[in-house]
Amino acid sequence: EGVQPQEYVLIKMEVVPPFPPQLKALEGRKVYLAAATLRPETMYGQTNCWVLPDGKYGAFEINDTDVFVLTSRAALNLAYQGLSKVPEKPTCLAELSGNDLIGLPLKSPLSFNDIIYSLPMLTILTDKGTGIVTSVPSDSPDDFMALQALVSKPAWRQMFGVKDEWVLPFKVIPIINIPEFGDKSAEKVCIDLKIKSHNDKEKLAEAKRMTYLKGFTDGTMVVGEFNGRKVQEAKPLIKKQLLDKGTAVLYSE
Ligand code: A2H
Repeated sequence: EGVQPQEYVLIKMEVVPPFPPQLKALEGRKVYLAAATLRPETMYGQTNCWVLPDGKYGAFEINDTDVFVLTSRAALNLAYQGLSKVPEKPTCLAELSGNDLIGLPLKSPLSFNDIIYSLPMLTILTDKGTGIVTSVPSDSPDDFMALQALVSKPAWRQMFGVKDEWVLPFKVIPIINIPEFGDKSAEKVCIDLKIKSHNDKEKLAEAKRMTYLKGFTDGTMVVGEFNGRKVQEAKPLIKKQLLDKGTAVLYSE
């Protein structure tokens, strides 16, 4: 971790009722998987959400209405940032594993898909962000490769109890054009670098470096309210809208 604090936008992905047995204790509440992102302008392209199957999560009381599912580490940080029902003290209503969360149907802000599903990703770090990640395969090489693995390998789906209809049909949604890479930059860079697996850490780091910088400096939105505007201009505007609407909150660590 750096010396500078990292500021994330937490996207509130609402769990659609009725809740499965492992979430029964939360019935009647608004429950959100809280995904930490540095790229709020990409939320149009969400296809799913990622959780770590063996990860430990909890459902924490944020205020009178909202419950956030995230790591206890993130809940403690949030509590010190004014986001807990009891000041500076997280209240956990239910302990959950990542496996408990796989397959949850979610409504996520700005997403063109009405419902997206929570799916397993093995490279999620539990000491970064909330341990919940939203998936944008058009612009994130990590997301593209992880989803590709689930799409192309029925055995991989079976291993985690992932139903076909949670991943298929797989459609990358173009949201940002980068002159050098087109409007599915993550897919293009993964193919160009011949990345074979979501575990190919070095190549994925290179792909991320290439797309992350170019997306910000050279990218143009091709969807949404700021269609045609540069990513640099659209990003703060989209972030502000999400925060103003109450569909996202800020989180630093
Ligand atoms: B980003 P940094 Cl489209 N484990 O959001 C692994 N990855 C995590 C994580 C965790 N615990 N928490 C957040 N992340 C991901 C969108 C996105 C992201 C796009 C393109 C690039 C990108 C959609 N996924 O990040 O290490 C989240 O994915 C590339 C840097 O704090 C978050 O933003 O710099 C990003 O990593 C935060 O990474």
